[in-house]
Amino acid sequence: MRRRAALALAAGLPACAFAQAEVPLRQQARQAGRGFGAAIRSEILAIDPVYAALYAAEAEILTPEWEAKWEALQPEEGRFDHTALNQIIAFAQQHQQRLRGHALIWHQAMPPWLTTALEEGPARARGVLEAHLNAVLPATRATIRDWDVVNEPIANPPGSDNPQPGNESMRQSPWFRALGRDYVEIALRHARALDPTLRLTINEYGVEEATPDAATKRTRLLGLLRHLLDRGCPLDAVGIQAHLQLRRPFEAEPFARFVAELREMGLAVLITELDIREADALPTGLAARDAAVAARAAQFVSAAIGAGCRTVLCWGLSDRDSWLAKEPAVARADGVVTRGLPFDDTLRRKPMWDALARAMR
Ligand code: 9MR
Repeated sequence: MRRRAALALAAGLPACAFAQAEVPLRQQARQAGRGFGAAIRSEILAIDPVYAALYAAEAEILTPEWEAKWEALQPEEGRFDHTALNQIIAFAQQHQQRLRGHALIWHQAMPPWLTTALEEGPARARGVLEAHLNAVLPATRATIRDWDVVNEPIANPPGSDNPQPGNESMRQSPWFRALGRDYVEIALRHARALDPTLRLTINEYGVEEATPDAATKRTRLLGLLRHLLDRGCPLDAVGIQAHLQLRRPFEAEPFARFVAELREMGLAVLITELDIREADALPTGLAARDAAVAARAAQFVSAAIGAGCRTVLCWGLSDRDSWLAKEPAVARADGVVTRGLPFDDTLRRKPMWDALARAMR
């Protein structure tokens, strides 16, 4: 490293030019007082040691991509299974990494018994909600200090046809159908009662871009948050997922204003699931594709950091197993694997990695 710094100086470059190019994102972010992390799956730890080592080097924060969801933790009523989650917790401890819990209350990754229970009336719904938190939060108290308590509560435009005021903004999820908008408050209050110093987060997507739908969703989310805070409901942070798409425009200004509004409400704001879906028509050649992804990452993360976000997590590190490649609803019809994460499928750094490093510094 010292020799490279000397070479850099000799070449008239700042000494950090070579050195920084090698320093993992984890360290570069930390040196700037920020946190970088990524979602991880427990299978990677078991079958892909090279990729696991990359997580250890590059990520200061890990989010279990599936292992802390309801279907993983309580597959049958009253039977809790922390096996997969504990593998990630052990890895994080071994590598001095922090964990984000994801997600206590969500309308996906629900086991069939839960879907049935939520149809059995509000008392039953509240009972299973509280029982889940009663079991999970004390068990993870020592290792997970930040949980997505409620994930994706807001309806995508045009929204619901429910005429009750306040409710047109809410996603018509099984939780909403069982308990109305109050399910969010019930979950947050119960989490706070169980663990007074846990950071309570609401996590949402589709609020980042410069589209009319995103603007509507931002307004709806702000409305829900104001309602909660006005009622004295505990809440510490908002997670902005940031599953960005190149076919949609992004502009720093409306997004930065939104982050500023959240912060004025006293909430921390973090980027929780960043990845970038490529355009429908791809430019020719990997270099052009990677440059487009990197440019969007730079623009977005700079705006987020500039607006006061201190934590950025990607939804995975490498294109090797990104949901952008695996999930039929988002994978490309032409079979091309999108290059929306900082490392390619052979775990080589891409221009998006440099873009993240620069924006976080
Ligand atoms: O990437 C996750 C995928 O592997 C799972 O099958 C899916 C359902 O559990 O969830 C995906 O992660 C989602 C996250 O939990 C919430 N925000 C959107 C993510 C992508 O769908």
